Amino acid sequence: MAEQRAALLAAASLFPVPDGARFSYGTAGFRAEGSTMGPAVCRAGMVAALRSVKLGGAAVGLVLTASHNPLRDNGVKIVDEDGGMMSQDWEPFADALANAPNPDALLQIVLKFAKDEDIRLGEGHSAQVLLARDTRPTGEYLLDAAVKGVNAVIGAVALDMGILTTPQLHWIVRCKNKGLKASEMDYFTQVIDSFRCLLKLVPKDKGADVMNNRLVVDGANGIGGLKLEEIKARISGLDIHVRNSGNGEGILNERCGADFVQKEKVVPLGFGPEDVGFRCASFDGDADRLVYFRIVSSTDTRIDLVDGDKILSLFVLFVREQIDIINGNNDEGNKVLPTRFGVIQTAYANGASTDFLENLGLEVVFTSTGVKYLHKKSLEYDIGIYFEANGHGTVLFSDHFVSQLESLTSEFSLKASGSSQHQAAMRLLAASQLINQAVGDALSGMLLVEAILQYKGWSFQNWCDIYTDLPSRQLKVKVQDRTAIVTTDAERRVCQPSGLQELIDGEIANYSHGRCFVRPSGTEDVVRVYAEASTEEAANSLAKQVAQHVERILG
Ligand code: G16
Repeated sequence: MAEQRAALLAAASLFPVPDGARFSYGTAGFRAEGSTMGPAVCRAGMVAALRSVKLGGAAVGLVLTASHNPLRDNGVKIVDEDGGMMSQDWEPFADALANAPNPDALLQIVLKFAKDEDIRLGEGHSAQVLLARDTRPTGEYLLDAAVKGVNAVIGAVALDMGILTTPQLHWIVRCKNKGLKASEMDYFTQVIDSFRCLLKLVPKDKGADVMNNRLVVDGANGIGGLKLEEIKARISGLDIHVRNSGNGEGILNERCGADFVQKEKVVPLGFGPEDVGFRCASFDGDADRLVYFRIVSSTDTRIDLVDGDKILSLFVLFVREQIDIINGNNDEGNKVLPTRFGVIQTAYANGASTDFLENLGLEVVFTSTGVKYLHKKSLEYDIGIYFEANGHGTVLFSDHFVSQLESLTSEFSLKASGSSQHQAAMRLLAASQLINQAVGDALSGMLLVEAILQYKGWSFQNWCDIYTDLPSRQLKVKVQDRTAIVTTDAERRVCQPSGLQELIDGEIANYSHGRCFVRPSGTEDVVRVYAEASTEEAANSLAKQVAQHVERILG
C-alpha cells in the first residue's frame, strides 16, 4: 500500500493543476485547450485504471480527442467494458480527481473512493487500459500523461492502440471484453464483409446508376478520411472520393466537417464544382458523427442537408421493412419476430422528423444531449435506434434479438432458402454486424446508409423527400458562467435563472411553428441556442431574440 500511495503521489506531482483551472467531465469527457490538458488526462488515466480494477481486470478504453472542437483543443473520455461511455456514477469521482488541488488531496480522494467502491488497492489486482488518440498535435504529449496516470495504479497496464477513430476504440474494447477478434484489422474486416453481404442482398431490379454510385466524403482533415482510404481500397460498388482527407491539405475541423456542415449549412472547404449535384457525406474530426449533403450549384454556397434525423429515419424505414417482411401477414399475437422498437432523439431533433416518426406509429423518446444518455435508453429495446441531429447515432440490436435472428436465418435456410423472409433476416444480421454496437460511428454508419440507398434504389433526392425539415438556427452565446443555466424536461425548458423560460416562451409565441430552447454546452464554453420556425428568417430571428435575452441575463 505504501508503494501504491507513493506511485499516485509521484504521478500527480508530474502534472500539477494550475491555479484557477476547473475541469468538468461534461457531455463527452474533459475538454480544453490541448496544452492545458496534462493534469486532467493523467488523472483520467488513473480513473480508467481504477475502473478496470473495479471491473475485475476487464479492458477499459481511454480516447484522446476533442472531436468537433478546433485544432488547439484536446480532450479525454473513458470507455467502459461494454464499449459504451464510462458509467455516469463515476463522473463525480473523475471530476473530483481532475480538480484535486495537489497530490495529497488527490491521494485522499482516491483512498476514500476506493474504500466506498470496495476497490482493494495494492492487493495484486490486474487492470488494462487501451489508449487511442486522434490526429491532434497535442495527442502525443497527452498520451504520455495518460500512460503515467494508468501506471500509477499498481498492476495496471496501458496498451497504446495508436491513432484510431473514437468509434474504433469503443468497438475494440467491446469486442475484447466479449472474447471476440478485436484488432483494428478485425474492425475493417467485419465492416467490409457485412457491407458486401448487404450489397449482395440488394434486389436485382434496384441497380444503382453512376450518379448514385459516386460518393464524395469530407474527412474534416481528421482521422476518418485516413481510415476511409483503407476501407475504400477493399470495397466495390461505390465510387468514393475523399476531400479534407487528413493528409495535410487543411486544418482539422476548420470550415469543414460534420459540425460545420450541419450548423452552418454551407459548402465546406475542399469541395469544388466537380462535386456539385453529387451525394456528399461529412465526418467530424474523430469520425463519430456523420451527416450528408448536396451542393446545389457552383455559384451558391448553400447545401441541401441530410442530418442525423434523416439518417435515423432512413434506418427506421429499413429496419421496419425487414421486420415486416419476416413477420409477413401474421397478426400481432402471432408474429415470427416480435420486436420492441425504440426511437430516441434529443431536443435538437427537427420537429418535422419527430412528426414523421410518430406518423409511422412509433413512440419517440427524448433524452438530454449526449450519446451517453441516448445509448443507455436505446439498450432498453430489442432494436434501439438513436441519433442526434448533429450526426451522432447508431442502431443497437439486443443480444437476445440477434440470437433470435440467427435461429430464424438457419430455419429459413433449411425451409425456405433465398425466400424474401430469409433475405430480410440476413439483411438485419448483416446490419447488426456492420453498424457499431458500441457508439455512433461515421464510417460504418455511412456504409449502412449506402447499402440501404442501394437496397431501396433511392437517389439522394428520394431520401431528402421523405419529409421537409422545418427551418432552424443554432447560435452560440459566450457568457460569464454557462453553468448558471439549469434545464429540465430533456433540456427543453430552463428552470434557472428564474424568468428566462418565461422570456423564451414569450418570444416563441410570436412565431408560427416556433420552438426554441437554450442549454449550456458540455464541450465548449458557450450557451447554445436552438430555434425553429416556419421560415428561415423567422428561425433566425427567434434564435437571435432569445440569444439576446441570454446575453442580457447572464452577462
Ligand atoms: C459530443 C457528444 C455529443 C454531443 C456533442 C455536443 O460530441 O458526444 O453527444 O451532441 O458533444 O455537445 P454539447 O452541445 O454539450 O457541446 P463530439 O462529436 O464533440 O464528441
